[in-house]
Amino acid sequence: MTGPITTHRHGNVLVIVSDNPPVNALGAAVRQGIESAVKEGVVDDTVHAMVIRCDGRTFFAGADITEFGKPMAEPVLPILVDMIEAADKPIVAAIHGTALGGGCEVALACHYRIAVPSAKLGFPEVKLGLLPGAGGTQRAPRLAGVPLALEMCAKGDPIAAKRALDAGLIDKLAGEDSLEADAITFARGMIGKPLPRASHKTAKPDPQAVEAFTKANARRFRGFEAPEANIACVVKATEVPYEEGVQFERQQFMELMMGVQSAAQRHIFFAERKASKIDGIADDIRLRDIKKVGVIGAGTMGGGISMNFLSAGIPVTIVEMQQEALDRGTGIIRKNYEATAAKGRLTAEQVDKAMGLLTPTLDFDALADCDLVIEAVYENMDVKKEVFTRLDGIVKQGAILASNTSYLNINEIAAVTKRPQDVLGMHFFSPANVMKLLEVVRGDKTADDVLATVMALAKKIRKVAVVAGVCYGFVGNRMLMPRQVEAMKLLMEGATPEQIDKVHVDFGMPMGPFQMSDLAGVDIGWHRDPSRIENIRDALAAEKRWGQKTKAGWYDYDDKRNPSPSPRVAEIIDEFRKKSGATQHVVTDEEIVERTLYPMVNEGALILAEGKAQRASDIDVVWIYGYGWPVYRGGPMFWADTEGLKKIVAGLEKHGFDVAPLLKAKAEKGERFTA
Ligand code: T1G
Repeated sequence: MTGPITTHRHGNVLVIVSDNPPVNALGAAVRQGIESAVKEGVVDDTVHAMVIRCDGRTFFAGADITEFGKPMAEPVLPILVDMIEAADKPIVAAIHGTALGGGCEVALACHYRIAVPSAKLGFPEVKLGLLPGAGGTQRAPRLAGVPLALEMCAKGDPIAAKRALDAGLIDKLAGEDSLEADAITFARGMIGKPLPRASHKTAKPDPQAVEAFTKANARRFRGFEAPEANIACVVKATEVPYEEGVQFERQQFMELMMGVQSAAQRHIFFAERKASKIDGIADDIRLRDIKKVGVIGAGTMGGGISMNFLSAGIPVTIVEMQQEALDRGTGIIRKNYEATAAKGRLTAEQVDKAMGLLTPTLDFDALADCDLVIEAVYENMDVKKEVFTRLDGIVKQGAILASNTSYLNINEIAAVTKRPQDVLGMHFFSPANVMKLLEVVRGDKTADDVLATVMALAKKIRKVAVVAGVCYGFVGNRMLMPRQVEAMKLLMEGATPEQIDKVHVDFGMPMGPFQMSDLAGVDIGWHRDPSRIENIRDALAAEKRWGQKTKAGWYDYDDKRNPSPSPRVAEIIDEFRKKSGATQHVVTDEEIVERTLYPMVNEGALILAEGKAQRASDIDVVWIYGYGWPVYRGGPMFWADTEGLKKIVAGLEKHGFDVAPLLKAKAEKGERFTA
């Protein structure tokens, strides 16, 4: 046999092996190879059992997503899995790594499953806006019951092998280093026994579980189409025979596959992986070793940033000016870890191990032997320059010096050092130990190996890193500004904070501009002079309406931080409307979308044209992982493509915006920003 599938015999057991790097995706050649190998095993009288396993880092990690949207070569996966299950000789799936999606479906179609303890099984299709389309929604509830099937299919997170064993999804755990041998022994033991077929089992209805699950996840599933379809398929499995159930599953699958949401989520799947690639730098460039990290500032950002490295097992030296600030900062780090442990997501040993890697100090010189130093001090250029001047004099040559600035010019900061090639921006998002996005800001003189080192390091600390060029606000905040500016103008012309926020929440954002301002703090960047009132924000800040933290901002807040429209804010807005002389008109929701979201796309086009982002899909990744843009809309640039660039240009021109030349050109040529 040639191609990714090979077979070898162990006496009367035929072992079918897939070797299709990087993740044994079930592409056409793999499916065809498995089909002919199983057929060979079925007709060969000397074969009494079969084992299916994979070489490389994982069992089949699913259908080959790059084949979606193209004509599918035979055998399609649903046919292949039914053929495997129909075989009249025991077939054992031997699982290591992650048996995901179609890979998990192949396993469930086998008569038996054996897995190493470190293996995981899952149905991540819902994260691609899909559902298991090869019998997974029908076999899983028959083997493991409705509650677990709901969780696996509608949430999409993999489960550990041990839990799969306890739930009846797999039959046995193998030795971590003896998977094939254990699988062959197991298969041999099943020869001549009645063959269990998952599709022949019944799935017991559990309406209470369905209702409880749907209720408990209503907020999480808001706006998504796929979770509901997954739930419907699992319920169908309890109502009709397998053959009818897979018909229903297929129909639901095709509807989702043809939909915009799945296209958007698949776009983000590949965009996220592409973002880690740096144009013009070889993948095998030599990276610098990062064994010890320094963090300057133990405030909210400094503490969160440090936790990322501590959790990855990298020692951190954190520096502060005053003991009280240092103690407060390290105290918050421990409290955050203990809170995670209290939720059962960390053990006390893991908390102590992480805290054991932290060295708090008031001594700046303690940073001398760090491989990377990240500055997270007050957002002021003079303060940043002073810090980098000191770092330049103290830290060893070859170390990387990074600033966590959200807006400021990295080139200007680098210029105060004698080693601008070792300087770049690492813009974390608050809370830095939670938010996945990291904007890696490439300075004009940043060395290739410095950039590549930080991009690779980002993966180690579980961040999604995106390269951004030096400009005010980099990618994310730069696109946020026109939105905020327009939101304020719309207030002057007749809209209310509630109306504007509702449009954004209905669009799928976690919150609107005004709710976001209340969360971050209305007083951020405020000049702190209550007598100087130049705009609405000054007026709010002067009245200590600083947002959720003072239980009053653009909204009033109750003890549970639930927002309610504020009559006082309505008064203030009215006063400024009168002062501004702005023409009042009835502001529609459509106008709010055109004037707050379209300008973001326009700014994205400017960023691309200036080369401040490598590709449009990077911009989408920034907004998905940094600002909560709904993943089922694929990010601002993908969304613009689905809206139609001509419509975006027309909307911008209608409201008097200067349309970015790149956007105009693409609209005229009928081109898209994203593939
Ligand atoms: N198809 C095609 N390419 C894939 C792929 C897949 N399923 N999975 C990964 N890749 C590529 C990926 O783009 C990257 O490429 C490289 O492999 C390494 O991936 C009918 C319809 C397995 C946990 O959703 O979650 O089955 O960037 O960087 O961090 O019911 O990949 O190097 O060029 O992510 O170690 C369901 C998707 C499909 C699993 C490994 N399966 N993959 O993570 O590596 S739908 C999934 C993952 C389906 C059926 C339905 C992860 C991973 P490149 P990586 P990793």
